[in-house]
Amino acid sequence: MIEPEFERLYEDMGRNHIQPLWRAESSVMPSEPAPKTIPWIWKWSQLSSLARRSGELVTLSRGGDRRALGLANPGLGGFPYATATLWAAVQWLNGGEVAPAHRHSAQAVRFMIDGEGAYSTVQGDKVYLERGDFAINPPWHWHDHGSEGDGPAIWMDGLDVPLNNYLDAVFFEQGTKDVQEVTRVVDGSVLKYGLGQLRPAWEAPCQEYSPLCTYKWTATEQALNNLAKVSASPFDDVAIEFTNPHTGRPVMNTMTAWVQMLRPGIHTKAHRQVNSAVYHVFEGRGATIIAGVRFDWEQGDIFVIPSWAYHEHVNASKSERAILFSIQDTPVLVALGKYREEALATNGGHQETKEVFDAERTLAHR
Ligand code: 1HN
Repeated sequence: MIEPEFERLYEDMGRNHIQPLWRAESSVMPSEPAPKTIPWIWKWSQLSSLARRSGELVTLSRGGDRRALGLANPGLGGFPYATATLWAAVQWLNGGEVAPAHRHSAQAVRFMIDGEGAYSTVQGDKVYLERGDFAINPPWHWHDHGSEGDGPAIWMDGLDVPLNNYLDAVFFEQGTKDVQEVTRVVDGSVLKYGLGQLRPAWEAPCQEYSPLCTYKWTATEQALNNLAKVSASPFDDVAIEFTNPHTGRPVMNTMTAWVQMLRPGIHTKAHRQVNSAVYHVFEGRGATIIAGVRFDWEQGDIFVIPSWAYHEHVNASKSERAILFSIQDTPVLVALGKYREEALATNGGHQETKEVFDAERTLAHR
């Protein structure tokens, strides 16, 4: 029972748009992160068929200029956000199509899933993209993409759209021409910076984002195989981060991207971080146990690990590697001094698996 003078006080506060902290402390400041983002998985069987159907029905035009299927985390109230900070999508271009030039203050990365003759032109710099290639699109850089092949080009987009929106930092502009003029040598950024450890001597190092627009799959795969001969992380197995070759830092300010190889038979230990991540299964099959729930995955699937959720990865195959690509918002947390990580200390570093993920059951219990 709340006494009348208190009730009046709180009513008067409410009328004046004031809220007393002592009545809201635990929701304003819980003892540890309580993310709205929930662990989730989108199956490739669904994603690919919906993308294909969109390719048949939806034309690209000014105003609706990207055929990108945004992944809407069911914890985030209907917004097309995969996590509280990250947008993720599967984008589909039919053979011969162009996604017209535009630019925005959101930063983007792309990871090629399939397609021949796919290209992305970023600020006049045209690069061809093949399966496994990773490409970045710095903020406010003009970009158009296309497929010069007969078949579709399919990739995963990762953008900092939710963060950008939350910060009220959104700018967007459409180009006057669909296709930018190519003003540099095709694949020039790969030729210029692609070896990583050497840079043009007369240029100042690029600090804000990586000068290398595209990281070719052949180089990534070689780095994985080389690293596997030397060492691996107990939590992520053979994991590499794409870096700005000039600074050693993540390729962009708000997002980083990893590729990790889970070798046959690997079951990693569990840890958790203050960050959020969206994973794409590039190759193989396995499972990730997130907050005690097992998410079985196979090639093409996309899943989310929210902040501060314990997770561990399993590749049960005796002979086949599994490869995961991920985007993570870690650079934001690190830059703001909010990053933490912690290994699971109990049960030999492994979680107890309480259940296997079931989408309907998960939603029914919310
Ligand atoms: C965008 O410009 C692309 O350029 C992809 O391919 C996804 C999601 C939200 C806003 C802009 C692209 C996007 C996007």
